[in-house]
Amino acid sequence: MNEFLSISPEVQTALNANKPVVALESTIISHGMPCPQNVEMAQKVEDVIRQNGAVPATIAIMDGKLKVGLTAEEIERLAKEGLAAAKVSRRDIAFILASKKIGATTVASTMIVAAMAGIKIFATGGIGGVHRGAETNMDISADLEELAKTNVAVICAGIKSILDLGLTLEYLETKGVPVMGYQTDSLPAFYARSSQFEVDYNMQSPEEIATTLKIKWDIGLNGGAIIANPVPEDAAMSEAEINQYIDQALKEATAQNIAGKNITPFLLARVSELTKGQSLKTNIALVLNNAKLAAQIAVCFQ
Ligand code: PSU
Ligand code: MN
Repeated sequence: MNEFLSISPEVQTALNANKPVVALESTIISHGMPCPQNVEMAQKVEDVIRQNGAVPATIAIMDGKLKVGLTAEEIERLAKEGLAAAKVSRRDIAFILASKKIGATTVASTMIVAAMAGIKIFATGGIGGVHRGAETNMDISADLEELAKTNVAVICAGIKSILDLGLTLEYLETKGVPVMGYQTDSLPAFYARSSQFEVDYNMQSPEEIATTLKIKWDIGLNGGAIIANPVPEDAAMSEAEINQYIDQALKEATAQNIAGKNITPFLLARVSELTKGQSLKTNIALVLNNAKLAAQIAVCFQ
């Protein structure tokens, strides 16, 4: 085990006993939601995972360590740090360890650390993807490259329409990453339950997903998988409604020259303002829903 990996006693005990563990990212806490909703969300997500029979392992970088399984105090520390924490993707990990800064892990870096710890199932809200206009701005999230090579399954609410859904699916196909819908043929679009695109496979149960993942890795097909779980009906927003706000936020981002790692947090915050908080409520509901499914898959995966 590498000297930078620091696994909490609870998570280590579960891993040693081959009990189900679900990894959680931390950029969603620091950059994805405002304080104090982010602390509440992070703690509720852990509760949901426990209620469904698995042990939660929130991942972040603190004090020069890759931490797997944050304490409540550490979650609060990160939540309060907010945008002052570094948003850490693959390229940033070594620098944040060396400088002992506080780093919030994205989907890409959470997958890396989860794999180091031996955790295969990871729940989040949304993944990064191919941004609209990628044919000129080249903005393609490192999350997709990580999904191409790291053996961790990511349970999310599909692909957010701040991204180009069609291009993201094409990229994933090229890289051999399966996109499994949970009880849906249509690719969920994060705030909305469906989109004009189709998933690769409509999976009916956590067992079916766990079995497929096991076979994939047992036969040596390296790389991740996406399990796209539609947001619960009572929290969903209509595609037309949300798209109008997303279009406006994208225009503002262009006008203000916001790009690179700042674009996703900017768009999430702006869409939340424009929807008067509705999108934040939707975001929290879908994360909890994903945590539940992830725990169920982790239980079947044992
Ligand atoms: N989508 C969300 N909330 C988030 C993110 C994405 O709805 O918090 C975060 C995740 O950590 C994801 C990252 O890995 O943004 C992607 O950022 P980028 O597009 O800069 O790669
Ligand atoms: Mn990007």
